[in-house]
Amino acid sequence: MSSAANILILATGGTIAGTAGSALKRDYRPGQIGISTFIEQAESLGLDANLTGQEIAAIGSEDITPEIWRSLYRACSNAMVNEGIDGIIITHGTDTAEETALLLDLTLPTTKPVVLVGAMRPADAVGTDGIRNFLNAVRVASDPDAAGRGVLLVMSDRIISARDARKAKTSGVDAFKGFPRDAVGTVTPSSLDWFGEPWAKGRAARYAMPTDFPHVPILYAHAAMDRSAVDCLLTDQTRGLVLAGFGDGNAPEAIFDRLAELAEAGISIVRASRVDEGLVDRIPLDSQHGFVAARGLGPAKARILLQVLLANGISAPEEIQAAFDKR
Ligand code: DAS
Repeated sequence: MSSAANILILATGGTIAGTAGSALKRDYRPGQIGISTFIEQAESLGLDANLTGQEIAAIGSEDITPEIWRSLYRACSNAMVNEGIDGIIITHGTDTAEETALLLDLTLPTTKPVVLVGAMRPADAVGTDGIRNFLNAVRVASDPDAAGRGVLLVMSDRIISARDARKAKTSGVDAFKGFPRDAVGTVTPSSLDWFGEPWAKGRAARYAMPTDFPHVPILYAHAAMDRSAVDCLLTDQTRGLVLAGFGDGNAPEAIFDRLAELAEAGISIVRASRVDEGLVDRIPLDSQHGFVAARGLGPAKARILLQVLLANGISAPEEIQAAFDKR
């Protein structure tokens, strides 16, 4: 009997399955290459794992939808209870990989490794990073020790946890970084090194996957803004709002006044930062108005966490704050 791990690949598209069309012209299309082609290519490199593929979508991840998230969640949940599967890889576009990773991290148990992987260069581009990232992901997903680290993202030989992962560059194979914690391990097709022990061993799913994602817009702070910038984002369905604020989650006084009115009306307000690095700490205004500090989460991921909390019936500011404080 083979001791090679059985890995399920859930394909969603992105640049890792994309084509450049030409080495010299810009004719990029995401999600063009079927998962079977990818698996064949990986196997021809002598991989020590059994790969099976399932196509969930073939999109650029800018087009990800709640339906695709739910399909991914269902496929992962089924794989978690299937004894014939040891680990799961999700091929994903890099643009929203951090959001999908966090959503699955919040809603799946840590029973088996779940690894997102993408690429910055299309599969037929000169010096593509896709196949290397993919082989690296196979190595991580084959290691039972990966499971106790929640959902992971593998890019450019680094392993970053879902909570920390951020796309920080528009181009370049090293587009991702971890914040507040940097990489939790390094991986190459022939080596795997973890930095420290698993922190989430045997963790049950923390929240249910939302059946409906509540309306939670992101308000991007800019100079000389007035309250109309807030009001144009609101609908009758708005349940929460994430501020992508200046510095440590700051905003003009008129904006905070408007957000205080919304909080009073029962809309959950989370203060994140438009700045790439740094924690957003609690300030007196938070307890005064029931605002929440996003801590280490950037606006896009703060939005995902808030949506999950609201969909799970958690709307008290202290409870929301506790979830943002938790690692
Ligand atoms: N097209 C983008 C996406 O699918 C880019 C990428 O994958 O790198 O997210």
